Amino acid sequence: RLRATTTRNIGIEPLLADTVAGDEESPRVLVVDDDTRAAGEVAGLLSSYVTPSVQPDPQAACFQIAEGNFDCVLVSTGFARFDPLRLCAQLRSLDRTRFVPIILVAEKDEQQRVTRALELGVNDYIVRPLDRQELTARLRTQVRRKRYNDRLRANVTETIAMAVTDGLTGLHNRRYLDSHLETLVERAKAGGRPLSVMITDLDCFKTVNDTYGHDGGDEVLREFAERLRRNVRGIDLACRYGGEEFVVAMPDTDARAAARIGERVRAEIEAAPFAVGPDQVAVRLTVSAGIAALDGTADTAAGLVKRADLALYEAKNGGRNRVVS
Ligand code: GH3
Ligand code: MG
Ligand code: MG
Ligand code: MG
Repeated sequence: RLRATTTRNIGIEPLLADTVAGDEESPRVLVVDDDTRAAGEVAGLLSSYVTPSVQPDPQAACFQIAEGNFDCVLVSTGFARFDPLRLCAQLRSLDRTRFVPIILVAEKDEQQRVTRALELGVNDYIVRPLDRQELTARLRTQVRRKRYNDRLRANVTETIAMAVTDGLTGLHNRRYLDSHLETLVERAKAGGRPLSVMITDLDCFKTVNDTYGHDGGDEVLREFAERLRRNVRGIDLACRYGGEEFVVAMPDTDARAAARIGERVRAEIEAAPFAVGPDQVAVRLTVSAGIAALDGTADTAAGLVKRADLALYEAKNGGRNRVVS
């Protein structure tokens, strides 16, 4: 359990949890060789560990590997009319095959070719005549490493997703907006395109919590987020900015277009009550919104949000249930 001990010390143990569990699952292995007899020999030597698929055509192999989640590919150097290193290079260059482990099955006296293959990113090699135990051991090591890396990658992806997602509503969180709005601003400036930011804040939301409890309030926030999401486009960046405040960054949208969207949201909230609590009581709410549009090359993400917030403040001061831009 060396792994568990060392990772605990540096605090990433959750990322590595369950790395061993899937190792028992039958490995998916592909032998790429146009010599049926040679491929059969490899398959035979591995039979106590795995039943590999065999693919005689290198181009078909590339597609097959891109489609199937192989744990390792054994590439023979014995092709008559094809350079096996081309296949290795191709596998390393495509997104969908980049991480598949490759073992080169070489003839003896092919040291130069083996070296080039290793430079191309082949993970390991074995030289004929093949030894059953050596071949199995090398394959097993690659399979284990592949599965370990798969899990690590999946866990990292999930951890990152969680770090930029608001747990209550599933929208992006403020951290994500903060890290991306500057990019959207730069992109809009560079392309001479408009960009608008809208901040919404539910009116008198405290009374929802006071009347229906915090869970009732949460229910409203989830439903509001859903309505907001339905009213913006896929390229718009909608996030829960905090509490009952939401921010939407809208690329290619000027202040007038953004105001129309804000007005649509406002009208929908006013018109359709929220169903709250176990009895799904119809609760009427309103929302206020402030909008700011990108203004000149000196404008910044922080400046945009600040002006949207000032507009929101005006909307509140003006009596709530309104959009100010
Ligand atoms: P107004 O915006 O119209 O000025 O009034 P308000 O009542 O909405 O004002 P305020 O922004 O001060 O109140 C927001 C409330 O939102 C206070 C807080 O208890 C509640 N709140 C913040 N985050 C959450 C949450 O995650 N869940 C729930 N249920 N309530 C939250
Ligand atoms: Mg409020
Ligand atoms: Mg508020
Ligand atoms: Mg505020």
